Amino acid sequence: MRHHDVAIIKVPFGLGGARGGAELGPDELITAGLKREIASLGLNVSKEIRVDCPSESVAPIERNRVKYLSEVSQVSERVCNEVSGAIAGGSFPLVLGGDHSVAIGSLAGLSAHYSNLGVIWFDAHADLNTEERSLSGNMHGMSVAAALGHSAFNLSHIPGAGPFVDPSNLVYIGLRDLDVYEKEQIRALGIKSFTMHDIDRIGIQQVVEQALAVVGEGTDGIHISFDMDCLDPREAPGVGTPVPGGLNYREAHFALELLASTNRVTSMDLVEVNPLFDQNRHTARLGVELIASMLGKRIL
Ligand code: 6HN
Ligand code: MN
Ligand code: MN
Ligand code: MN
Repeated sequence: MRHHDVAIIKVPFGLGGARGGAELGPDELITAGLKREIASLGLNVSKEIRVDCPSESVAPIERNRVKYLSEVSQVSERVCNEVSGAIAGGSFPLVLGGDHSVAIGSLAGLSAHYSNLGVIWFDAHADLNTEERSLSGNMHGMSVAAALGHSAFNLSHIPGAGPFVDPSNLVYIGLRDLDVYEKEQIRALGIKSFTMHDIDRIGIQQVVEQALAVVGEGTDGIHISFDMDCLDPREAPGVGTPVPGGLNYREAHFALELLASTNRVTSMDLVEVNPLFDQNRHTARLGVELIASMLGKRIL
């Protein structure tokens, strides 16, 4: 890590998700010892921000339409400002979700500072649906589409923000549950994707090294967006949309350790911790450990 200061940006928002509970994620990660862990790495928490998030709809939900659009919009703008402020202050932005829609704001805030941002998206899902093509209407499945400027909802009206990410600078790791439209998009856009099949075939080390070749080439920053459902549900049961057959404990740690050792990662989201489905705070503790690996924790 190039930074000494970490800005913790808590985003207790769950209305973009499939089921409630992700709004409890940030506090759960703090309770699981995140700040102790950061301090033990010799790093400094420069600020701890709690983004004000709506917890109930301000408008009635319409069937078959995008759910909670105005709430996601409000939260995205706030997250964008906090992430941008953290970078301006010289800190490493660490965004704690919340469901994965919070990444829209992260990427918007980052795009104001990086002209060619690399993004590694750890997820069982591609989050590439647009409002028109989404089968669920849940906005956590649309974050990447918003960042690429494919959905009507993008934060391009915010000064300095957008276009957030170029598809050639984006890599997926851990995919195993894609909608038909998302598969078409990945192929059409040529997004480098390492599915669970690829991890089985070539191993996580090769996957990360090849991913780095994509996001490290000609980019001026690297953002990790880490959806806890990239892990196998046996490792991380406390998520809203679990999918069998995910990363195991060491694969996830090893991937983040390799990324940390490059000293090139400039920001991170850790999202979709859902305490309502967790067992004995297991998933939150794992989330804290994974953040530590990303921030440079070594076994020896
Ligand atoms: N996540 N593709 C599904 C949808 O509803 O669009 C699942 C999305 C999951 C999103 O886990 O961040
Ligand atoms: Mn996701
Ligand atoms: Mn996911
Ligand atoms: Mn490139």
